[in-house]
Amino acid sequence: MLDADLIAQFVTTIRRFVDEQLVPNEEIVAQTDAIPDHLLAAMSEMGLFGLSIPTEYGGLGLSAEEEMRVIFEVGRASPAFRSIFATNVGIGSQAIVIDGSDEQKQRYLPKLATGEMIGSFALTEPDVGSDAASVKTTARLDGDFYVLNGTKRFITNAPEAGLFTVMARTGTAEEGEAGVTAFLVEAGTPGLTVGKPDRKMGQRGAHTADVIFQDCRVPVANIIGGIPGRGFRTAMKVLDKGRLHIAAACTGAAQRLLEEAVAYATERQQFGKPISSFQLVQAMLADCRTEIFAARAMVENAARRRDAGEVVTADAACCKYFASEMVGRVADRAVQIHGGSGYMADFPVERFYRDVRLFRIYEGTSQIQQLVIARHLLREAAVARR
Ligand code: COS
Repeated sequence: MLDADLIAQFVTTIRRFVDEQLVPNEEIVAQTDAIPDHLLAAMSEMGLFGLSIPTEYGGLGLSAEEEMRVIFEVGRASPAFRSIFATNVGIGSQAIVIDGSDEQKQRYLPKLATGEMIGSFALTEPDVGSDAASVKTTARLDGDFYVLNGTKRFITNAPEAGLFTVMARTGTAEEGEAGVTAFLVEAGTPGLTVGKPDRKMGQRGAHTADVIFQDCRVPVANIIGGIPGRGFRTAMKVLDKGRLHIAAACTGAAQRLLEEAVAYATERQQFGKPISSFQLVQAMLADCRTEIFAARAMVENAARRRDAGEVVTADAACCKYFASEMVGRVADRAVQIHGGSGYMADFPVERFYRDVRLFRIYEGTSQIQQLVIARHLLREAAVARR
């Protein structure tokens, strides 16, 4: 946790960086499918890769609430800029931060904090998506090693990653989630290969790929926290935080889309007036503003309560569900306000419209968030009835 002035200054610096460095380079990233090296260096310099990593390991040690304030800002630029450091802040480092041993923390967190090493989270498989407990990648014990076999799919930052958190089955299929173990596997380990980058609807500059394990030998010491069978719970705890982070990214993207819509509506003339003077356009702008405010308030509240030690699983799911659906509606209105121009690649709203579609799918679909929310609700109601 930083002091209030310091965090306010940091957020202002990030906002300026987004406006002056990231937004002007969005089109280059979209065309080249890569983030320019000088921007990666600047992001590392500013500490973005280590936002959530404790200070003793070289990170900024931000609280969840502080991290979300930064992500509201970064989210205003193309999602690809956030994606390259977000796995280090979230799903690619948090398993170590939350459940890792001291030795694992010391070995990996300093490199993740600077971005020298990119972390990646390998849970999803060709046949395992929403049903995360049914992981099929196997890990068979052989002396001091586990031998991993299986394929992971759609793995964010796999082509760049130096370290994978891999959920693999050390137990039987019948054991369900209790048979899943989280391993740390370094890129370059024999038997680990990364497939070609996937071709996606949007988010060019952010890469996903298959990660394939063929008799990949991983030391027993690389089990996160040292105890087998805890991998599913570790993954769920990581995703609780990840879902808040995605909700903050959605809120930032929605804010940007609204800024674009306001700028266009103010400039574009029809019937002899700017279209912003028409109440039907104003209604769309007002709906965007209202929903962004709601998402931001939800994320801030849930993050603050997580920082205070509360388990916020259901509320993180509420945030992710609401904010990702909300940014879809905002993107749709922003395109609508732009009219024909909104469908053209010359305007950022066209790219954002495609980019934000992913938010309703990854780190748990909207339907999985609904399920998590409803389960918690019904469980609490049952406890209250006793
Ligand atoms: N924190 C800590 N523990 C958790 C947890 C969390 N957020 N969520 C679940 N657990 C624990 C449960 O408490 C349960 O243990 P007990 O039986 O001791 O209570 C155990 O883990 C199994 O949980 P559950 O029974 O809820 O597991 P399910 O197989 O029913 O799956 C869902 C739950 C569907 C919510 C889970 O599989 C999920 O989130 N799926 C989506 C995965 C996803 O987001 N994929 C995106 C790709 S990763 S970027």
